[in-house]
Parts: sequence; structure tokens; C-alpha cells
Amino acid sequence: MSEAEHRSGFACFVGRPNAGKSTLTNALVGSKIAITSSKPQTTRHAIRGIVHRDDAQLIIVDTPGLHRPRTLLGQRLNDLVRATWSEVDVVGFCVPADEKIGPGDRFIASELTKIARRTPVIGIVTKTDLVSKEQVAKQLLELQDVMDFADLVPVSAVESYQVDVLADLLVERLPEGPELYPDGDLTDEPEQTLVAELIREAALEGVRDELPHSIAVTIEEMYPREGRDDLVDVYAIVYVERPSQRGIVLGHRGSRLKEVGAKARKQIEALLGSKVYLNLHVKVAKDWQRDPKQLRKLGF
Ligand SMILES: Nc1nc2c(ncn2[C@@H]2O[C@H](COP(=O)(O)OP(=O)(O)OP(=O)(O)O)[C@@H](O)[C@H]2O)c(=O)[nH]1
Ligand SMILES: [Mg+2]
Repeated sequence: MSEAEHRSGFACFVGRPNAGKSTLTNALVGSKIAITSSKPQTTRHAIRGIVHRDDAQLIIVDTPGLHRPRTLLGQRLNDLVRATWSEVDVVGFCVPADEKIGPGDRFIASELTKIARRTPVIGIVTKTDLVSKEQVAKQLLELQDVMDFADLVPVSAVESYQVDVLADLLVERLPEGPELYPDGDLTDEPEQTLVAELIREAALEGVRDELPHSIAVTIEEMYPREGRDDLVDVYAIVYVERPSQRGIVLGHRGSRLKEVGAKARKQIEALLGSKVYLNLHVKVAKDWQRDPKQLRKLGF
């Protein structure tokens, strides 16, 4: 293949919270670079995943779900999503097969229509494994009516159904160009960010209502243990917004936090390829989602 035929560029996935964007990103990259959960608004910043192919390098920007903002954090996340649209070569609009297309989707479509003249939008029906073939077909037809798509495709990230087809469709829309990232890089996320996210993912599991939104994680320190090349010490803080939430995250005599720590540690060890000592502290940062100063401190 001649050099000139190599393509490279950016794609991003847009959709309501919980539509399956991060799971699809991980499936395309072939590795877990973005955390996922059944709680809405799991993704809080734009995460780049890199797909290496012989004929192309596709960089996928996984963004937070677009929703009606209720807090300053929510507004910041929406702004981030829109800023991302203007930077990519192609957009994938994700709609789950098992949920009715609703006002939230139509709102996103109306926003996307504004950019569709410049940037092709591919309609993606996600989670096809959850419904019948007929329902997938019906959802595709309904999605088609929502806006003008450059292409439409059903996928299941969980069953790897049509993930390659989607990759082809996205790559087709990229300009010719050289590799933008070194071979083997799967993301440009700093290691500390990935570690903080894995802790947040573990902490999200099993909590309900407003609590998932209230959890933030920062890494205070992370370094190899002195005199050891097989052990990394990680000191992290799990932030919540109210004292009552602290109790929930800790659990009876700290039992819940212990479980969260054990679960996160396993994932971090896999990521870093070494043993990990994980120290978790839970702190209250009062109403941080609405406080500009605290948001800055937490990296938003
Ligand atoms: N059965 C099935 N479940 C899926 C599939 N893709 C995602 N899910 C589930 O749907 C939920 C949401 O997935 P995410 O990938 O976190 O969704 P998201 O769109 O990134 O959500 P936000 O980051 O909150 O906007 C998780 O529980 C996933 O396991 C799929 O192909 N099949
Ligand atoms: Mg996500």
C-alpha cells in the first residue's frame, strides 16, 4: 500500500448518558481506556482512544453524555462535548436499541444538524444484543427520521457485532494523512488519570440516586515503592458532596470502601503491570459540582 493511502483523523461519539459510547470506544480500541457503568454521566472528560490499523489511524474521542444540565459540572460537560464536535472529522450519534428515541435524542439531533454540513454524522444503534432483530430494524428506521445521516449502522459492543463495520465507516470519512500517535499507544490519557478513573468506576458500583454524580477521585501521590521495582504506591482521595454520602461510601466500619479498594486495585495492577498498594481516603467537598473553585481543583 502506498503512503498516500493511509488515513488518519478523529471521530467522536455523541449520545445521551448511558447510550454505550464508552463501551463502544473500548471495543474499537480493543482495550479498556474509558470506564463504563450503568449510571448516567459516567464519562466526565474527553478521552482519546487510538485504533491502529495498517490503512489508518483512527482517534476516537469519547465524550460525556449530552443532557439537560442541572449543575455547573453539567454545563461544563455539555460545553466540552460541543467543543469536541468542531474538532473531529466524523461524528457517531449513539442511540441504544432498547430505549425509545426521545426528546433528549431529538435535542442532540437538532444540535448535530448544525454541524452536519461540514462534518458527516453516522447514526449508530447500540446494544443490539438486548433486543430482537425486528426491534433493531424498527429502531434504525426511527433513527433515520431524526436527522440526515451519512450512514446508519447497528452494533453491539458486548458481542463485538459489527464493531469492525463501524470502524470501516469511520475510517472512510478520515482524510489522508500519516500516523498521529506512536504505534502501540492506545490513549493519551496520563496514567494517573486512568488510575483515578478506575477507582471512580469501582466506587460507582452499587451506589444509587444522586451519589454517582457526587463522587470524584483525585490521585494525591503515585510512585514506585523505594527499593522495589514490582510495587507502586497509590494514595487517592474519593470526594463526595455531603457528610451523609461519606458514610455510604465507607459502609459499615469501612467495609464498602474496602471492597471498592480491592476491586480498583486489581484493575490498576492490570493497567500498570505491577503490584499496587492502594490507599483510599474519603473526604467531603461540599457541593463541589456547583462550586467553580472546587471544580477547578478537581480538574474540570
Ligand atoms: N448489553 C449491552 N450493554 C451495553 C452495551 N454497550 C454498553 N452497555 C452497557 O450500558 C451501560 C452504559 O454504558 P457506557 O459505555 O458507560 O455508556 P456511555 O454512553 O459512555 O455513558 P456516559 O459516559 O454516562 O454518557 C453500561 O452498563 C454498559 O455495560 C452493549 O453493546 N450491550
Ligand atoms: Mg461514557
